[in-house]
Amino acid sequence: MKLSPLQTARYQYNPKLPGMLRNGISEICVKNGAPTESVADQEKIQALFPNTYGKNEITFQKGTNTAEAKKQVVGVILSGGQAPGGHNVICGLYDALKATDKDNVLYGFKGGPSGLLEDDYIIFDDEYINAFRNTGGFDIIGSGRTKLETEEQFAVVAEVCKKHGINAIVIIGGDDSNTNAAVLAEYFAANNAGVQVIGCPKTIDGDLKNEDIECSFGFDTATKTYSEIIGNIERDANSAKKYWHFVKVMGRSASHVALECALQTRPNICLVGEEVAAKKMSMAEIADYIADSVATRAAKGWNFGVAIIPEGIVEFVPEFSVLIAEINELLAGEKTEVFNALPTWADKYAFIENGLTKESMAVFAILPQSIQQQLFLERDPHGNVQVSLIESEKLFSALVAENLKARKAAGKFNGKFSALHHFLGYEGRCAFPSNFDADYCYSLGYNAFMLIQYGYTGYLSKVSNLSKPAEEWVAGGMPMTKMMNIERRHGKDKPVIRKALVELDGAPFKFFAANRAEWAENTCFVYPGAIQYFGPSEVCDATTVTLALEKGEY
Ligand code: FBP
Repeated sequence: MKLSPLQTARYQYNPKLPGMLRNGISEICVKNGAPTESVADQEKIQALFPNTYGKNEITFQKGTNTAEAKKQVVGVILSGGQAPGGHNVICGLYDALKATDKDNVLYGFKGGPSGLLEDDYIIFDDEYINAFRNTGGFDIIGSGRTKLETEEQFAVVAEVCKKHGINAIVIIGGDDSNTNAAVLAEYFAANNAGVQVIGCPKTIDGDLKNEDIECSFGFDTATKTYSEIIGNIERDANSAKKYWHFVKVMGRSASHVALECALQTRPNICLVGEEVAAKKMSMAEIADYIADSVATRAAKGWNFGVAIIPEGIVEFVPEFSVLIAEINELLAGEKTEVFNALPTWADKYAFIENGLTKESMAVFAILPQSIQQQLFLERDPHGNVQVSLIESEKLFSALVAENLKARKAAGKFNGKFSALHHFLGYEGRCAFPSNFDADYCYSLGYNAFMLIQYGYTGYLSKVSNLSKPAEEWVAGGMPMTKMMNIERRHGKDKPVIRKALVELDGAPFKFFAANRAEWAENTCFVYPGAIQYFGPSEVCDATTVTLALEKGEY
């Protein structure tokens, strides 16, 4: 395979470990922390996780390794959407495992959780691993979204582990995957299966975090990649001075990615879903808010701008989420076939009009026809509208255009509004990991092995103090049940890891809120440029603005 010069150079990069893990495996011991409680619903979670609930947080420190010496056979899977750095988690895990004993074995199950169920695997060796060091993507073993959640599936996994003599599984995933990892850990513990389960916090969305897990991996690289592109778009807008760019960025639910990109690039507008929900903003109010910026800038002769729209926004607009719920109901079961059999859009429209409440129909009626049709095209496996496929960047620019038309008719706007649309998602998920993600991920994997060696199960690999140089990072483990609460899923109460949404009283949002009026009226664009891998540390090792603000270091 022909390699790019950067890929060749990245193979040589030595990821930085936290200082406390640098002394060699024989010099790492455990420091016990306090027992933990779940974030809410403590009694219910404790009852559901009698074997893994309430365990102590732990950190590692320099000292004699007292772990039991035994052969380690470990399995690893990548689960869910790609995130830069996943390869390095596996490399760190492999290096720690082999540094302990070269007879230890690492199985990589292919294609996500389904690889475990189908016993589809490779056994890693140096040659294979070395081809993936410090690279983006999940192609080392592939990923998938199969959910590991039923007792039948757990029994199959137990059989697969028994067959290969696997004593621990590392699940690299987001909130759903780690929820399932926690349930699997409890199942193994309850059945004395002799298999530990360790999770690693992954997702570009940045919504798997708490006071211990300061960020999920991939968020740093993905937001820097998007911010580079948004900065370039801003510079083009400021050069040509004739377009408003509506840029949708990934983030299935929470708006962390949009907010971080806004903090890095200072666009004119950035919507934050969590704020829209808190203020119960309607579609019309949001359009009016954006149109205000367009009109104010137009009055200064600036018929250009940049607006960032988070992918998950529509679900946060109360009237839109009601509309979605009604559409899901309208097409439940066999009704989809009836709908699909209607010959023309006019027939379908009449069917919709007949089925929706007056309020939802009013929302539906103002949507551009392309968006109306999107709502009825794509369904997920549960038959629900896939909101992530809705082109919300086009939706909001169309609503803004309508709003400006009305302002023009009333003599309140005489500028120009020409919109261009972008969606930044997949282009950030497999980028070469930034130095931060390369180091963080390698450390997470290395640390996951330490947790395995010391016999922990139901723990997330935790590396914290991340805004400081890697030397000062703190490695340890956090019981996964600490992040859990009970939520209603598919009509049932379920224990799940609580998704970390943008906190409106958190420092990142507060900084944004304090500055956005200025950014909306004036041109305050910042052009971050491309991720740098080689050069001064302040350029190459900087973390996200979100993390810096959260740590009071911005
Ligand atoms: P994870 O939560 O699994 O990391 O995935 C997040 C994400 O990248 C979202 O930002 C996006 O909405 C979604 O995956 C897209 O999923 P898919 O890869 O299945 O199209």
